[in-house]
Amino acid sequence: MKWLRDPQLVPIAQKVEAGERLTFAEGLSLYHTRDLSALMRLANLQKERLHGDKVYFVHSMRLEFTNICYVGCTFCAFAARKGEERAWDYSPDDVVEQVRRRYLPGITELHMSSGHHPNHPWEYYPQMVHRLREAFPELQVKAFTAAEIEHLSKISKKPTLEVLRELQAAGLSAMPGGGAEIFADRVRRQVAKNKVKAEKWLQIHREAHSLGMRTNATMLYGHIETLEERLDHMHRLRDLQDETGGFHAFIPLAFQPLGNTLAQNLGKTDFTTGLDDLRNLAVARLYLDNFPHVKGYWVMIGSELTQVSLDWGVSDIDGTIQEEHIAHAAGATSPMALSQAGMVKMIRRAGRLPVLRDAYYNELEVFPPTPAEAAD
Ligand code: V47
Repeated sequence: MKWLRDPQLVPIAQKVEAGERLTFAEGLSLYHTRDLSALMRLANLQKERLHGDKVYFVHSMRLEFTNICYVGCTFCAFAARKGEERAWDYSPDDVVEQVRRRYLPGITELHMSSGHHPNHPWEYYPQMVHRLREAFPELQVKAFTAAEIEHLSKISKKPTLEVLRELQAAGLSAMPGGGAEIFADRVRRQVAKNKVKAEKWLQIHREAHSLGMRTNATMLYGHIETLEERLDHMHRLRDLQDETGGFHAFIPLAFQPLGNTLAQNLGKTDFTTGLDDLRNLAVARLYLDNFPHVKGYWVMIGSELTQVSLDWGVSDIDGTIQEEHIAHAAGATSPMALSQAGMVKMIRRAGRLPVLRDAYYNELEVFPPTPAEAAD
């Protein structure tokens, strides 16, 4: 292993090559190493062992049915109060109409996560899912973060398991991974004091998995958390995945620092650096050995870095999206949408094999290199 410059990485590299699990201390060594090319190489080894050259993406649509929210997370620039000019709030019929307006042939996934609206009755939510499935039977609805599910449990006075069961019966296909932020109490108290607690977030995903529903997990990084707290977050996810196997993907969300109180109060108006984004993805790929995918989220780290991330452990780059508001409200400079052809090109130009998937990760189409590219 002549390519290793950091002696601390030698036993870790041996474990990765042997497919053995890393300890917490080893995870931290990966975060702290300055031998970034070795980190990249190890993460890529793990990614290629799982997926070869394949990189997955989905033809998708994003919809936030309301931005009205009473929770007050300090990192959020998306939420509005009722009555504010920039607030919106769709009825189930409006949601169907919005989807119809933005629909493009071939879209398979509708990803919806929104504010915690103070007044909508419980029935609004299953009705919305039901109407959507009625109008677009082919569309897989991936919606409601664990934080939203807890909110629905409160307004309906039903246990979270029952809320999930009824949404699934209405047609919910999968759950997105939002609302996880950072599990560590010290951070959570400062960034998401009124939101679902870490244990409850994990419990809701455990329950969704028990119903056969697959979910994702996110981690919001690049604000006030330490590297130990990032790894602790991943550790808790790894434990749950050992128990249920129900997670599809882990998605690090790079803090977007504009227009939110966390940035204003701490003067933390810098975006995360490209190197931090890459090492974070690589550590995740190596530490979360039981997660099928680590996602590079182009909306928050940009398309160019997402392309680079395909050498750093990333096997999924989310989707075409159509319109995104949460990251863009907080300063994201990426486009609002990508075309399917654009995503294929992005993956191919990085020397990888694009695979169109659906929300369940069924492979729909593989895009081998064109003859011109193959001859290049
Ligand atoms: O829950 C809010 C985060 C999440 C900011 O499951 C912010 O496939 C950074 O969950 N800077 C919503 N992050 C997005 C989300 C997601 C994204 C992509 C794929 C998937 C998936 C899920 O965005 C929120 C919150 O954690 N967020 N504000 C901000 N200023």
